[in-house]
Amino acid sequence: MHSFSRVSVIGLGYIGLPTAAVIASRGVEVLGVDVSEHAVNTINQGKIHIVEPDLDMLVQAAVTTGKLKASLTPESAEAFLIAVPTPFTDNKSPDLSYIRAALENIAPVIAKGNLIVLESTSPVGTTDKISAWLGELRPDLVMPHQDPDKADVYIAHCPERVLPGRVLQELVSNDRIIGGITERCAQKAVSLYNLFVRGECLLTNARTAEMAKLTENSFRDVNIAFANELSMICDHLKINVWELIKLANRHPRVNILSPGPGVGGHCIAVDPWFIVDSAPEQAQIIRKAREINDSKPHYVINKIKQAADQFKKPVIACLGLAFKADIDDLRESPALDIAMSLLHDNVGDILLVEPNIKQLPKKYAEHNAKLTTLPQALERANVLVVLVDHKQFKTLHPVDVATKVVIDTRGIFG
Ligand code: SAJ
Repeated sequence: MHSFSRVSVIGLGYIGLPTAAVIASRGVEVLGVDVSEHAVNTINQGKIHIVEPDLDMLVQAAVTTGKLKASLTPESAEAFLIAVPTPFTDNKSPDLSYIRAALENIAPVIAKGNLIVLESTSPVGTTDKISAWLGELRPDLVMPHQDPDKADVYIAHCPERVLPGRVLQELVSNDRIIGGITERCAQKAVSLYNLFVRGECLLTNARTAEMAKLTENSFRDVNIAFANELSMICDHLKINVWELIKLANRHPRVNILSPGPGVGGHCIAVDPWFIVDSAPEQAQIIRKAREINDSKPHYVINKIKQAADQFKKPVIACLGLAFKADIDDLRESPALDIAMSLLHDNVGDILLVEPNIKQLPKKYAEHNAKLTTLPQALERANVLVVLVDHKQFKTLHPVDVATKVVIDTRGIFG
């Protein structure tokens, strides 16, 4: 028997909502709390406000059985799981205001014996800050940093590590790193995750857990930067980078990732800055990798402009706008940035193809951006730019595009 009958999840976004629904599906009563009235109302109708495979069914079932409820105001629970955004500010230092606000919100309903877990990706030292902040907000309670053995509450960090598009599988199957302010805190958190995690729960301290998450995403960022740098070197040396990578990866200890139009999403392009911010002198490769990946969209834009210059009336088809393959998420997407910049600079007639969305978000209407189908784009374009390797595009054959200038940032034509 598990020891939690009521859990509260603060922040019902891409991580919080699936986590809340999975915990509810294990028979635990879950109260999800969010500042967005729209999110709360949508969830209470058994629907979802984000896109993630199979999440709609899970949320609907959890709401119908009464195990999952959403609210704007927190209530008492045995465990509080904080999954709010941690963006960076204009000067690329972490913005902890959402975490602070979440904590202020739940502080009045926290009781002795409660567990508070931070899931948001956070700079090193944030979980310690939570302990200190909660100590100020609730001076009547003993915090784990004040007295490890007699603390009234348990505080831990368990960074989320799920891949958008595979969230429901990875929530259950991934190993989890659980860092406690104290060993007792970590143990308590393990008992919560044991409710739904089939992977292993690996115990450590809070600072190491925070750094582990930042390290995972920085590792990926640095490796993508290597691939992106290679792609630019290969352009210069007139070598096919895709063939090169395939060949080099036949070495048993080489595994180069794929170049692309840049790095998008809300994690990999953000988290490495948290390391740079906390160790600016030491974090040299990590910083450089960010700069390389951030520069890649500009490089692609220049390539497209050069291609467009060959035509009196350039018609440019942009294939894909999402931040990666087979999802509909346009946020922080280098593909979308590239397309918008072409429209903004009047580079030619721009045809946008994104099979995963029905219409563009309103804010892009001002650029006169319109969606087109793939067949229409193929018929009209003289320049074809592959920005995302969606499955619909991967079926294209080089003969389908033989008459066009092709800029393939994802290597679908190899
Ligand atoms: N990308 C490339 N080349 C590659 C791989 C990715 O250009 O070889 C690009 C993608 O197109 C995309 C960006 O990088 O624009 C990021 O995509 P991704 O699939 O690498 O990662 P995310 O942002 O969807 O999810 C990552 C995951 N982290 C790692 O794989 C280490 C996920 O497990 C984390 O939970 C998530 O960040 C997060 O929330 O932190």
